[in-house]
Parts: sequence; C-alpha cells; structure tokens
Amino acid sequence: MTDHNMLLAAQPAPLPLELERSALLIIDMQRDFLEPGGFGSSLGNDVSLLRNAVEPCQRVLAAARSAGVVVIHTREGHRADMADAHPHKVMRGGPATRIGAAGPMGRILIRGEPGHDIIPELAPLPGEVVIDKPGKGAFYQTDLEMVLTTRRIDTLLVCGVTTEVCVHTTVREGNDRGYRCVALADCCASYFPEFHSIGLQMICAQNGIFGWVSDADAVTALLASR
Ligand code: TIU
Repeated sequence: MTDHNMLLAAQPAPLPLELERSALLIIDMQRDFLEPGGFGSSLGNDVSLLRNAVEPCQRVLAAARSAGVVVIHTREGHRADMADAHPHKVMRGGPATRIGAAGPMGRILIRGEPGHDIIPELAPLPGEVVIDKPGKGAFYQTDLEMVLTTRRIDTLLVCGVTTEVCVHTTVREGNDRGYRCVALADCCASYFPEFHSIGLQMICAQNGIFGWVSDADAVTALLASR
C-alpha cells in the first residue's frame, strides 16, 4: 500500500509523504561529537548542548522502526591510516587534539575507535544501513546515493549533529541530487544555538529554497496515524 495522502506538517508548507519512499537519516550521533573527550570537545565546544537532540531522535527512530520506514545512520570518521583524511582537515587544532590523536575514547574520529561509535541511545539495529563518511556531507565519497536508489527513496527525514555543519551539508547535497530533504528541528543540535536556529531558517526560507523543516512531534504523529 502506498501512502500518497499522508501530509507532514512542515515549513514552509505541509509535505505529502509516501512512507515507502521516505528514509530517516540520522547524521553522526557519535560519541566523538556528544561526549566529553571526543572530536567536538577537542574543538573547544560544550558537548552537552547536543544532548537536546537525543530524546527527540529516540522518539522518531522508534516510530520509524515501528512503521517500517527505512533507517540510515551515518558516522563521520577516517581510516586508521588516515589515507582518506585531507591534510587541511587534519591540521586544524593542536597536535594533541586533532583527528587521529589519542584521546580518552581512542583515536579521535577514527573508524573502529570507541569515540567513533554511535551513542548507545541511538545504536543501529542489525539490518539498518550505516554509512561511514570521510567528509561533512553524507553523499561525499560514500555509497549513500546508491543505497537510496535501490530502495526508491525520494525523501529524507534528517536528524543529527551538527545542524549547520554535517546536517546542512547533507541537506544541500541531497537537494542538489533531487531528494526532498526535511530537517527535523528538535532532532538536530549545534554547539552554537544561534547557528542551529538560523541554520534551520536558511533551509526553509525563500519558500523552501533547499528543503523543509519539521519536528519530532509532527513525524511521530504522522507515523502513528498510519
Ligand atoms: N564541528 C562540527 O560542528 N561538526 C562536525 O565537525 N561534524 C558534524 O557536524 N558531524
């Protein structure tokens, strides 16, 4: 059965959704960004600001799983040999705190290290796709587009951190590739609350110049009404 008539409350306008063609895309909810001692704190940020997004993400994730909506998780990080890390990205920050340095959760932003894991509250289930991405955008140098194509997905419900960096980059990349991208406001967070707020406005201003903005309540209400 298709759900052509389902309408998601969103800005700048409600969005008709076909759940079979929609995916929940959770960006980089990793210990490295949300817990002390990881990449986020090595950049000088207060990582506690990102906790706001955890509970709304949990609600949307549970609702998506119950409704059978495709769930995709991403993780930002690099190979252990860092052959996939641009030098300009690595060289930011002091030697003790940059990507690849040893920290309390293992080497910062390196695949396979404890800090690279998705936080336990949002741990992927077997069968859910996990995309490892070397950049800020989830489409850059990954097979995300192929994963979406094989599942005939045309709409992305986007959660995660941080709003103005990896969420924004991914929404922009997805929009340019023809996907309808909906950022879920309370399921995203930033180390800079003003960037979060303005970042969301930037997506849906100008009649939705590169996407839509909705929230966890709107998505869970819609999925519950199915
Ligand atoms: N620093 C920051 O705001 N974000 C990142 O480096 N990566 C993501 O947003 N995932």
